[in-house]
Amino acid sequence: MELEQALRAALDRAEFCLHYQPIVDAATGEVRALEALVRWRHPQLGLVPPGRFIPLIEGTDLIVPLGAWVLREAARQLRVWRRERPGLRVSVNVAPRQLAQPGFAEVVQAALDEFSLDAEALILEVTEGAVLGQDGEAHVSRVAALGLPLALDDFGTGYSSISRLHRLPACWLKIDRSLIQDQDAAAPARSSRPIVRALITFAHEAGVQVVAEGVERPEQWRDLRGWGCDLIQGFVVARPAAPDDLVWGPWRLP
Ligand code: G
Ligand code: G
Ligand code: MN
Ligand code: NA
Repeated sequence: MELEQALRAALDRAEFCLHYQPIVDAATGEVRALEALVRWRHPQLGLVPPGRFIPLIEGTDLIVPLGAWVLREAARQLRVWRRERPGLRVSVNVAPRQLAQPGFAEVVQAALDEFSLDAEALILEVTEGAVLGQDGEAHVSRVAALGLPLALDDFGTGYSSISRLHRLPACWLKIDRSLIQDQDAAAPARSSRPIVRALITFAHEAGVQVVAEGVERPEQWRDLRGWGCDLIQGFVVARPAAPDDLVWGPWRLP
């Protein structure tokens, strides 16, 4: 496969880089964590966003070495940031195939050890798809048993079953941006507000913190804060940016 070869070569040539998007405390606007989002610095095409190549390589074994690079690079960067910001964390997206690799937990542990980070430093974002089924649950449990924090990503898009939530050892529930954006649907019957509020209540009863993704407008932030949502991520705060271009806040609700 041509693309696969190109990506393999790109990995050898170190053409990937990570951008980061702040995840802030909904009440105080302070940065608590950053989500690492991979980009491909293509010699001809320029900066290629993950949506253009991740879905393709998630189906191949190439996601394993790329995923390992992402984990190590995120750990390296976090080590640098932690000199100034002790409690800061970085969340990393993990593909189902990566999670299913027998040596996955060791790869995470090696990245943490190399940069003297505690087990809580990196949060592993997994989608519902990755944890569906017996195997998925077993993989997730294995990783969680080692004390590595998990976030359920894109919650509300797949075959989300709220009844499974209490069985998953997640520290974060990330409500998908489609649900956040439907909060202000014109017709009340089409609004996702009751669902978002219920998810927050439910997650809290299960001891899980809630991250709202794709928050674009101050009114959405204000509502979410009023409902007790813990963390906010989205353009209302900041777009993903290279480490040198990051703005650190704190952000205030206008
Ligand atoms: O930035 P953009 O909207 O193009 O991101 C598309 C998708 O790529 C997102 O769903 C995000 O989770 C995924 N993604 C970004 N970085 C990584 C990564 O390092 N590994 C994996 N597996 N997925 C990633
Ligand atoms: O699936 P995942 O949550 O990992 O994907 C994150 C993606 O969502 C990133 O590509 C990021 O650029 C994008 N994103 C982040 N905040 C917003 C937002 O407020 N609005 C929209 N439309 N996309 C966002
Ligand atoms: Mn994510
Ligand atoms: Na997401």
